[in-house]
Amino acid sequence: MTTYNTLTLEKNEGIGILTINRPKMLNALNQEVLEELSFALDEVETDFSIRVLIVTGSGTKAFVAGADIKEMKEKNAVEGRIFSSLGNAVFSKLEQLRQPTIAAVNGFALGGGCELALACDIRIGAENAKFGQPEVGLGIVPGFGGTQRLPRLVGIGKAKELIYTGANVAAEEAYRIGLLNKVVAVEALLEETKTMAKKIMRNSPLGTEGSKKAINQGMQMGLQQGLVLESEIFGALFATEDQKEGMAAFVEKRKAQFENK
Ligand code: CO8
Repeated sequence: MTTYNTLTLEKNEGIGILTINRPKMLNALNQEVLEELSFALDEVETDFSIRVLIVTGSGTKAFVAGADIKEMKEKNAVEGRIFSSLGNAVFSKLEQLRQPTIAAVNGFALGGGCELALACDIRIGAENAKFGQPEVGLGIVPGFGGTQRLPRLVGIGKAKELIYTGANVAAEEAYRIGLLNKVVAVEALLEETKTMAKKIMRNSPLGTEGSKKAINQGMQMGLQQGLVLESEIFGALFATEDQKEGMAAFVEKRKAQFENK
């Protein structure tokens, strides 16, 4: 386990669990959290023992209640832009991480907290999860990717409604609009998230990594360019041991043993 000032990174049986740890401030994201998140993500990216990363918040009340309003309050325009750029750089690093990522959303995921969850590949929410982008009520706009990733996930109309009203969305509604992949009991959140992680880990790491790259990069392209990218990634995997093993195991009617190479 690596302990930072504002977060922890546990590693166990192939699963990394990154926990934002400022419970008294409902895990609000200040400059230090963002900087440490960046270091921790570098650590995950280069650690071949980690196959899936879970991102969560400490305690049961909040995943992350947003960017730290007390720290942001006195910023001027330049400092505001720099803070937003830092958040966007770190969340893009998370989005592009080699490994699949799952947000385990315990309680409030507001503002930067909702945006942190949006930068993960999959979101599992406890029944007490609450999402929202309350920035317009603070005289700003979502600044860590909310205006871009939310409409891509839930559609432009729903994203505009959520951002313009600043209203909170409870777990079941978040599931209905595609913001959550699954809703589970509060006490089962981490176990259920690990179960999903283990399902992913049964498959080839290079297959999941390639799929993630094709989906993420493909979403930035037109369909025909995206299909070319998919064929390139598909073809490149035929030069890997994982493809040989995966197909041999099918033909030999046994379980594949993938080695990430
Ligand atoms: N920032 C700083 N402190 C916070 C935050 C936050 N986002 N959220 C909670 N806290 C603190 C509270 O101030 C309080 O501290 P203290 O006891 O010292 O006053 C402590 O956490 C506990 O919170 P509450 O007493 O308020 O707990 P409640 O149960 O009454 O309410 C809520 C919980 C509803 C979650 C409430 O705390 C709340 O509304 N929080 C703010 C939510 C919010 O507006 N989030 C969006 C922030 S803006 C943002 O995220 C923009 C991202 C992009 C930034 C771009 C930069 C340019």
